[in-house]
Formats: sequence, structure tokens, C-alpha cells
Amino acid sequence: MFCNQCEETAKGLGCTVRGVCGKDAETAGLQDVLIYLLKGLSVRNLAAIKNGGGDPEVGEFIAGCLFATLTNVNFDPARFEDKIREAARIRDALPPAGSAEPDACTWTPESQAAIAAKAEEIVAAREMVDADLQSLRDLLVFGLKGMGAYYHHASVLGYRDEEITTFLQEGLAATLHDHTADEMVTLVLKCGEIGVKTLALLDRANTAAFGTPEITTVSTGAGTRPGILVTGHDLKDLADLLAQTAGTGVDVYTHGEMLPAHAYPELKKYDHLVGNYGGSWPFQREEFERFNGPVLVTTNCLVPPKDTYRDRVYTTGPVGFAGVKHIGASSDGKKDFSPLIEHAKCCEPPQDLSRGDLVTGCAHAPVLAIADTVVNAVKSGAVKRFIVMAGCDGRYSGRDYYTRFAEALPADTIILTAGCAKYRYNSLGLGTIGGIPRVLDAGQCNDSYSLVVIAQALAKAFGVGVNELPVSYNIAWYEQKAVLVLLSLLSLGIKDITLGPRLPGFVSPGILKVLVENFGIKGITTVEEDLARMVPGN
Ligand code: FS2
Ligand code: SF4
Repeated sequence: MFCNQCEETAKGLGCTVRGVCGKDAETAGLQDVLIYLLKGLSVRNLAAIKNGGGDPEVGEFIAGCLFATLTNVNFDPARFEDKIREAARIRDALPPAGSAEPDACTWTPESQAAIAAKAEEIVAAREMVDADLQSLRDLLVFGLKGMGAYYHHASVLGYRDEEITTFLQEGLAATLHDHTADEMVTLVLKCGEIGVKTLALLDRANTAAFGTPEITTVSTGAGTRPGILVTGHDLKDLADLLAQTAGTGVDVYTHGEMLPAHAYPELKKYDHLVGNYGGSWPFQREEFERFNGPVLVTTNCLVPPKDTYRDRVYTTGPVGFAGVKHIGASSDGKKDFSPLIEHAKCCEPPQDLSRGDLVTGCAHAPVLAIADTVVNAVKSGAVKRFIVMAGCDGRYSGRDYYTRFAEALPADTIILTAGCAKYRYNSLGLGTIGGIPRVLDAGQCNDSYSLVVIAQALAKAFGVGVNELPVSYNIAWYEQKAVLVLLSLLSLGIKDITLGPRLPGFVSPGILKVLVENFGIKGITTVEEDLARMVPGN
């Protein structure tokens, strides 16, 4: 196996025996073969579209498959085998894309042995490609994985967009051809551009389905009734579960990236949505243990569950783990969560892990509603600087940097955040400035679009470009959705982003040089040094 897609990749280069995340070599190989077939499927469908045909469901299928290959989503080899066969079936139903199709268009997954051999071939083929070109291909594919994930969330809410699904296919198909480095850089930046559109689509989908987020204080205490813990990012799953648990005597708690759900009117209206339990995904093993009740994992990040609570874990959507119960959707898209509800009724209430109240829901609409207050606070000097500290949390011990950085920020600075990175500092009690929370949590990493809208609105209010604003970027990454968010920021022309806690293993020295020279991307150093650079005059 070879996998280098996330921040904790072995030795900063690639996992070759078993993933640090727990992904085994068989699953890694199956994921590679699935991506390979998606590339062939893309070539065929794009050719069919060009000829006035094409299958509009291909883009939806590809988005869902890409999502499943994201870090910490699906560890179940059987699910990937099914997807591989389905991909080949859909591809083979399309007409050939000419007389000289690439192997990905014609190879068939005849047996498990053939799939395993293809997986080895795919890994070996990487060695034949120039390091910078391979790095750009990886960057593009990982950005597309993030796009597939965000798009899938919008799509399950009924929001589809052909421009996005066509680009998913164009990007995948491009990695089968001999493009120059310049052509690949253009595609990578276009991935960021389409990434902004994807995030905007998801923003519209969430708001249409669940209402405009409101700035909301969320309890982290435990109640006295049995509960179900919901983690991941899928708000629709949470909404359906809330409807199905109403009046059953079972409470519902959010975990990790589900925290912002408390800000949506259509979700917060349920009294039995009690609060947020535990912290971010790296701490789930202890937290799930202590929750006592069933846990619904709707998307990343799943850590391979311990035997002590494995029977209480339920996966749904793109998530999977061999031996863990999965709640699928019926043909009309509905999910029946009654097995979890019945399971919860036999469980003890959660142990208390409270760590004070948390504030969330600072998405673009509620923040722009107080734009005058924010602009006046900047003009009066009460707020000197904004630090965008969005992104991911992770297991790497060096991530305590983000807690120390937040603590060391001067009292006249405001943190803008989205994603699970916030758990490193959202319970520090950093207070408010003139009523504005010093940690403005726009929501999930899925809500990163809000940060773009807020930055653009500030730029407009002050009549400057986004790079002239008193805003610094200290982004924490872990997985491929963060790759897409980073590409989206670059496509908007945002410069001087600090990226940590470690730079991506898939970025070659040559491509890193391009990122540094053209975009001013830097790695983190020490809190003191980075603070001096990001908060000048501090
Ligand atoms: Fe956090 Fe994990 Fe949100 Fe990422 S829950 S690192 O995959 O999607 O951010
Ligand atoms: Fe390694 Fe990350 Fe890939 Fe898991 S997802 S195998 S930890 S690089």
C-alpha cells in the first residue's frame, strides 16, 4: 500500500504497511482501485457528454465514492469491493471514448486477485512519474476528494450542480493524461475555484433545509436520560434522528463536528437535543466509552472502535467499519434509526464530561447582521486583528501549539474559525470584545464558506482587498476537505497562509517552492515567532 493523503502519514512521506489511521493494506488497495476506475468512468462519461449523451448520475456516484475514500470515513473492504464492481458496471454501460482508451476505461475487476494485482500496479506506477507531477496529481485528487465530500452533503439535501460534477470528472480524467506541470497547476487552482462554488452550494442547501444559523450557547453537560450521540457532519441524518427520537424518552447529543447543529432553527427546536458531548474526533475512544449509549457516525472522523463499545457504534452514509452495524437508506432515501433508539433505551445515561458552555453559529448571516458593531470595533481600535484558525484537529501531539497560540493572542484579537480545530481553544473562556465573542465559530469545516463571505464583507466595508485586511491565517489541516478549503482560499487570491501542524507529505520540494513563492504559504514555527509575524506590533 501507499497512502499519503493526510497530515499524520507515516514519517511525513506515506503509510506503506498499515495506515497510522488504522486503514489496512487491503482497504488502501481497494480505495486506490476504486479511484482508478472512477478515472476511467470519468473519461467515458465526459466523452458521452461531449457527444450529447452521458449519465447525469455518474457525477453523484463519483462524489459519494470519493467521500468514502477520505481519511477516517470507511475502513470496510467489502463496501469498497461493491463500489469497484458498481463503478465498472456503470462505466461499461457507457460507449467507449474512442479507439485508444486508457487502461482505466477497459480493465475489469474480474476477481479479488485481479483487484489486488491492480492495486500493486497502481502503487508501482507512482514511481514512474516525475515527483513534482505526481505531487500535483495528488494535490488535485485530494482536493477532488474534499469536493466530493462537500458536494455529497449538498446533494443529499437536493442541491445538485452539473458544473461541479463535471469538474470532478475532468479533474479525475486529467490525472490519466500527460499534462505539463503548468497545466496541472491551472487545474489545481480551478479545483479551488470550483471548491468555493461547492461550499457556497452546501451553504445554500443547509440554510434552506435547516434555517439561518443563530449565534447559540451550547451546554456540554449530560442529562439523566439515555442518549444517542451523533458525530460527523451530516445534518440531515441528525434531523431525521431528532424527528424519530421525539417523545421516546431518548435524548440526542452532538459530538465533534456536529456542534454547529445547535445553531440551526430547524434542529435547535427539539428540546431533546440536549447539548454537545466530549471534544473533537481524536478523543472519541474515551468519550464514546463514557457516553454509555449508541453512537451514530454519519461521516468522518471515525477512529477504529475499541471492543468495549464497538457494539454501540452505528455507521451510516459513506462511513463503514467491518463488523459495525450500518444504517442504510431505503430506495426513497429514508433511514430507519429505530435500532439505535431501541438500543439507547437499554443503556445508562452518559457520564458527565462537561467543560462549560460553548458558543457556535457565528456563520456569515448572523455575523453580517452585527457587521456595524464589528466594523466600529475595528475602527475604534477595540479589535486590532482577526486570526483565521479554521481547519482540523488531529492526534499529533504538536497540536497543543494551537491552544498555546490562542491563549497567547492579545485580548484585542478575534479568532474566526470553522471545523474541528476549534476544540483546541473553544473552551478557554477567551471572552468577548464589546459583545462580540473572541472565538467566532462559523460552524463545521463544511461551513468554511462563511469565513470567505465574512472576509469579503470586511474588505468591502473598509474598501480594501482581502490581503490588506487586518486578518492573518493560521490554518490547521488533517484531511482532504481541508486540502480543498486551502485550494479555495488560494483561488480567491488569499496570501501568506500559515499551515500546520505539519506540511503535507504529498507536496514535493519543487511544488512547495511554487506555493511559497506564489502564495507565501509557510509552516508553523513557535507560538512566539508566529505571533510576532501574524499579529505585528503585539
Ligand atoms: Fe475534523 Fe475530521 Fe471536518 Fe475533518 S472531524 S478532521 O475529517 O472533516 O474537520
Ligand atoms: Fe496514512 Fe493518512 Fe492514508 Fe491513513 S489516511 S493510510 S494515516 S496517509
